[in-house]
Amino acid sequence: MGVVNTTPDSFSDGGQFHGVDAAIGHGLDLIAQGAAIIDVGGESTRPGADRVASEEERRRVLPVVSGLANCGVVVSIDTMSAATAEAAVDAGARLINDVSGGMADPDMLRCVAAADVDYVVMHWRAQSRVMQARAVYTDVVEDVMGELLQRRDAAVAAGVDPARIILDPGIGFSKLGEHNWTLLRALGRFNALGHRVLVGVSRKKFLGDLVGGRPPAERDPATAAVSAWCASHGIWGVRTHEVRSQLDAIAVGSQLPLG
Ligand code: PMM
Repeated sequence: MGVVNTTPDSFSDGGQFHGVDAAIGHGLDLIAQGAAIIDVGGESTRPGADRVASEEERRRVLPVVSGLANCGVVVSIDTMSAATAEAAVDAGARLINDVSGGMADPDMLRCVAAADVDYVVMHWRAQSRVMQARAVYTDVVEDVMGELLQRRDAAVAAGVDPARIILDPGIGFSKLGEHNWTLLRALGRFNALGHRVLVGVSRKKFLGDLVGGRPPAERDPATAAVSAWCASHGIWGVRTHEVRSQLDAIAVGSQLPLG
C-alpha cells in the first residue's frame, strides 16, 4: 500500500504532494513501482497534529481519489470521518482506512456497512493531539489485541462483513518505541486472529531513533527491514511511502517464512 498524503503537515512527506496533479502523479508513480493500493489521506495523524475540518479534508482528497480511481488504481481513503469516507467511496475508493477503528466518528461503522468495501480497523486510543499521553499498557500485546477485537466486534455488530475487515496494530499511535517493537515481535499472534493484517511503520520516529536519529526521508532502509519481517510472517500488507525497496524486502521476506 503506497501512501499519498495531501496534507501540508505530515511528518514524512508533508507538503511535498500538496496539489491535485502532484498527488495523482505521485500515486501513479507508486503504482508503476509496484504498489497494489494507494492510500490517500488529507489529515495528518502525526503526534500533536490538530484536526482538519471535514470539508477541508474532502476538498483535499476527493479529486485525488477520483483521479486515481479513473486511472484504474485501487484507492484506499485514510480518514476518521464518515462523511469523507462516504464521499470517497462515491468517488471510487475501494477501501476505508480508519485509524480510529470507528471510535472517532459515531457514523463510521454504519457508513462502512452500507458502502460494502474493505475496512481497516486500526488500534487507536485518542486523537493525535493527546495520544502519546495514553501510551500506558499492562501487557501491550494483550491490551492492543483485546481493544482491537472489541472494535472488530463493534464493526461486525454494525453490519460490516467480517471478511471485509483488515486489522492493524497501529504502530506509533499511543505507543512508545518499546511498545512498537514488542508489537512487531508479536506479529504472528495478530496474524492468527483470522483477518488480514496491515502494518504501517513507514519512516516512523521509532525507526529513526534506532538508527542514530535519521530524518524521515532516510528511514526507508529501516522500514524495509520491517517489511521483510512482515513478509516472513505472511502479513497481508504494509503501508509505505516508498515502494521499490519495500517490494524487494517483501520478496526476500517471503522466501524466508517463519514457523
Ligand atoms: N500511519 C499513519 C497514517 N495512517 N493507517 C494505518 N492503517 N496504519 C498506520 O500505521 C498509519 C495509517 C501515519 O503515517 P503518515 O502520517 O506518514 O501517513
